[in-house]
Amino acid sequence: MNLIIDTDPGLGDGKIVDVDDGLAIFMALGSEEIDLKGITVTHGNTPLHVGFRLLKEYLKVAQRTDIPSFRGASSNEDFGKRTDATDFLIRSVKEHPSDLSILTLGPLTNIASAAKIYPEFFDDIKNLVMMGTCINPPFGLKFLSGEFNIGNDHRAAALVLAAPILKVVVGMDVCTKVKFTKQQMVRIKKANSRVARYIAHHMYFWYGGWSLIGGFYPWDPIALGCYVKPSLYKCARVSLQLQEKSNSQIAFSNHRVVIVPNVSPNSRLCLDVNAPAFLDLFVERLLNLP
Ligand SMILES: [Ca+2]
Repeated sequence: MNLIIDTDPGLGDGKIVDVDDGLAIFMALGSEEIDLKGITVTHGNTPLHVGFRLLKEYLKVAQRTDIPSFRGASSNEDFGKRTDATDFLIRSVKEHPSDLSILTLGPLTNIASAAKIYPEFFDDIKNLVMMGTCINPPFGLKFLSGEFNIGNDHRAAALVLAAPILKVVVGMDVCTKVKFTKQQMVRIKKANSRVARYIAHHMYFWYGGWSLIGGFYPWDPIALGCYVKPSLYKCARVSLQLQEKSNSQIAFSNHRVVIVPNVSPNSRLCLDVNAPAFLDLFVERLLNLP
């Protein structure tokens, strides 16, 4: 499958920054189902220039510097602006009409901007899987319904959700069904490949912090898994819409995504994932790398 990943990488930043984008990129590189045509970087977990530098580092560690990478939006202020990322996205959908899938792992500014610049953008792509939304906030924490990727650019999120394609939406709520624990960490450490050593070294703070509650949730790799092994996921067709809720105590923005009943579906919302099978697949693919 021809795939472009749009991402906000944090693995390797040396600070306590979410490592999941980096893990998803390595998982994609280790998955033969995926023909990775390029990677576009957006603002999010880290400033754009940091995320771009980290991405270059992953590709070097995995010996895949042949994969093109592009800088995109540096903030949600760049919504609608042309960047190297939007140029690449538009060029790619024209080169692979109806045969290009997209995975979004960060705020949606790059994708929405490509669609603003080239209105046929969504007509020409095959699939879109996005990590974002939080329809049923986990652990009763209602303020999480804003969700990072949606809240960091609500205008872009609204445009992508309304796009005339049946996109797959993997929310942070379903991702909390999957926990990366000591069991997976031990497998990676034992492997002792170059990529495994890099991952283990740079997950030190993130894994260490989350290990206090038994492990962390690998949000972005779970979204990638919809392309690698869709049979592990259960989805429902629903209509999703961004709503503004003023004066609310919602994290990241006053916007959240809700299911609108009795309206034609615009999304396939992921409801469940086979967690043990996903974790096996995830580690196996990471360990496919040199
Ligand atoms: Ca991300």
